[in-house]
Amino acid sequence: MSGLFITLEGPEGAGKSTNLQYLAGKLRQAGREVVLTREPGGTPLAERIRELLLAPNNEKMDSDTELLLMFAARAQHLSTVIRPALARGAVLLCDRFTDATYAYQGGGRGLPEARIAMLEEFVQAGLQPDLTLVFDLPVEIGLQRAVQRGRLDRFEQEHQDFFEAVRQTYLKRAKAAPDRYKVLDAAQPLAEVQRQLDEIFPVLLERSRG
Ligand code: T5A
Repeated sequence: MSGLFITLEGPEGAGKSTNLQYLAGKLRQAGREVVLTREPGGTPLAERIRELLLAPNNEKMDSDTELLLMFAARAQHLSTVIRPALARGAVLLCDRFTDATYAYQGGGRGLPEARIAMLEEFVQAGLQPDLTLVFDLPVEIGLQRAVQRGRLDRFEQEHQDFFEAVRQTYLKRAKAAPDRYKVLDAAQPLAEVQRQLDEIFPVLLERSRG
């Protein structure tokens, strides 16, 4: 595979979607083919699985059901969008990927890391992002932003401890593999967050030369 696989991660309301567009604009200006996508979702079928996962529901979803649905959507996304884009040499910007599974289903729900790692190997067969940008911010700030934006989905209705565990899992993973992860201070005003992205940008350009 010759493309570049970049994932954007972080707790709720961290600014991933906003900054995905910003990065895409800069990469396109520099002449790169850019594919924007997200998880769960990214294909019509995977978007239907996303609806199941995010809709508040009267029947409590079992944590293993949630985990398997995440990976079912991911398998479809990988075969339909991610692998073909990387094979063409595109820069793929993905709003969340498997780090979110470790953070939410592992950290938040408390599922064993080994269970997630087993499914990761099964579905991804070794494929990993080249670079993961972690938009880090205190839980309260992210939730405030999500609340201001409107109706809360099933995850956004979780309690503070859940989101604290999500945040700490991201930070722990970033610390363990500093070559793959870049942590940004997403609590800053948008202009400042984008200044941090501008600093990283030359590295992205260099790596996307193939
Ligand atoms: N999930 C996902 C799992 O549990 N396991 C998995 O394996 C995967 C893949 C997906 C949910 O699924 C879970 C995690 C999630 O709960 P989502 O919609 O992708 O849902 O994720 P959210 O985090 O809910 O998406 P948000 O849209 O809330 O967050 P973003 O994308 O990080 O934030 P964004 O850019 O939409 O910004 C939110 C608001 O804040 C403002 C924006 O204008 C917007 O109004 N904003 C700022 N305001 C002030 N200063 C800044 N620096 C700002 N940056 C953005």
